[in-house]
Amino acid sequence: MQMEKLIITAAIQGAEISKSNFSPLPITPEEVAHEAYDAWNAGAAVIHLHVRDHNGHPTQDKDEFKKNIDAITATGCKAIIQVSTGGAVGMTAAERMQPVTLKPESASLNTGSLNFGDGIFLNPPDLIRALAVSMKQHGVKPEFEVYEEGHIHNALAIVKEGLANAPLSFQFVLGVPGGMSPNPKNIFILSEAVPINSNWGVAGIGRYQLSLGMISILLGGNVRVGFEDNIYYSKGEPAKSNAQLVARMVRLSEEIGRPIASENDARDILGLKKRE
Ligand code: KMH
Ligand code: ZN
Repeated sequence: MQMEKLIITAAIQGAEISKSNFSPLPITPEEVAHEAYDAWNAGAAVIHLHVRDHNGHPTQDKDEFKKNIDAITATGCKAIIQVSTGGAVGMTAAERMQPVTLKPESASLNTGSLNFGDGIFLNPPDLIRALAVSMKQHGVKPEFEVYEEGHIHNALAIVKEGLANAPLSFQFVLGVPGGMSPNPKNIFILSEAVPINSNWGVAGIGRYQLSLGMISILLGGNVRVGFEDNIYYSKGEPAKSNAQLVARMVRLSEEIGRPIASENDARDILGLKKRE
């Protein structure tokens, strides 16, 4: 069986880890740009982007996003930029909406609420709809972030309202305390619950980034790696860079005969327009 090329997303920073706890975390636009370029060069077609303010705190400020995106572009990195609209736990809806107005190619769209570690990650129906409307207005492709099966049904309600079009993209985030567990059987449950011909991938949290990513590769899904979800290369060994985590997925996928999608392959697969 010929499998679709593998789309690797690098979630290079996230919003829940601090530089003081993990020094390789990219914070400044220069650090973010460098890390994004290296991850793309290693084989990532998509960069899932969060940004920080000058104090290193997560922000959804439009101007900060612009600075980071411009810095990434200036390196020659041609990856699809996917801005986060999840932001950090506790951010308001208005804060989270901002980066969509920059018209990036893609944005995350979290389609349900859950306890998120010690906090609550609120994604009520009115916020999901408002984000979907804004993405449609600005020509931004949503990637539905789902943490349990019910979130797929919420995403499909948005599709039914005409706010998102096929081919649909889903990211199954498994292992957040409060979300679906990182048990491999959940990949089967979720991938069978999305409409046929949807694109889906797996973001395993912590040590499950590797094992669930490998299972996803074998099943024909995509994979997300990076510091947002996991900061270790192996048990007790911190990762040196996002590129190191990307490169391992490239090796594993190529070893079983599944080629890696370039950013333009990924644009074809995801239904995005090609860029120069
Ligand atoms: N920081 C998490 C609470 C996203 O980027 O869309 C949410 C998150 C999801 O990171
Ligand atoms: Zn994120």
